[in-house]
Amino acid sequence: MLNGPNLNLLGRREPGVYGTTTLQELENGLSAIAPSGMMLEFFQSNHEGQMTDRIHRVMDEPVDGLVINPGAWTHTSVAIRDALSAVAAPFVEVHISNVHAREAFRHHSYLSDVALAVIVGCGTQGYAFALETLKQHLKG
Ligand code: CA2
Repeated sequence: MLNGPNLNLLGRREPGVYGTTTLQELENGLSAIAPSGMMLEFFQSNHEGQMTDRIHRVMDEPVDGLVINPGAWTHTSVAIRDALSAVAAPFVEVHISNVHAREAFRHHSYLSDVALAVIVGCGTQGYAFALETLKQHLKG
């Protein structure tokens, strides 16, 4: 599970938009409810190059799929899109807030058309929905 810039602030700022759950609590909660047989690893970065490198490492790892909240890179980053396309592991794009009910610059995603699924506006529960979606897809 990958989280982009500023998501380390979850639960500590803007609770009206992003909720009160911290990133650590979110990660602990997901580990607890991960479908049986699914092993989770977590990575958050505020640095686009570090995130790009982390995605590239997936090519050399036994990773079946990714859940990513790319944060603001959703709306700006061809680099993150290209990295995700290159590794070819299915990924679910998650947004805690309903980006379509926010500023126009948040309405476009560089990732959605290459994502397996997109989950928007379900709060931090969206990450759990994303795991379930990946599980169903991988069982396929
Ligand atoms: O709704 C989402 O999950 C977003 O991906 C969050 C990004 C935003 O740029 C996207 O448009 C939508 C921002 C992440 C900032 O996270 C914070 C968390 C707590 C407090 C402040 C920022």
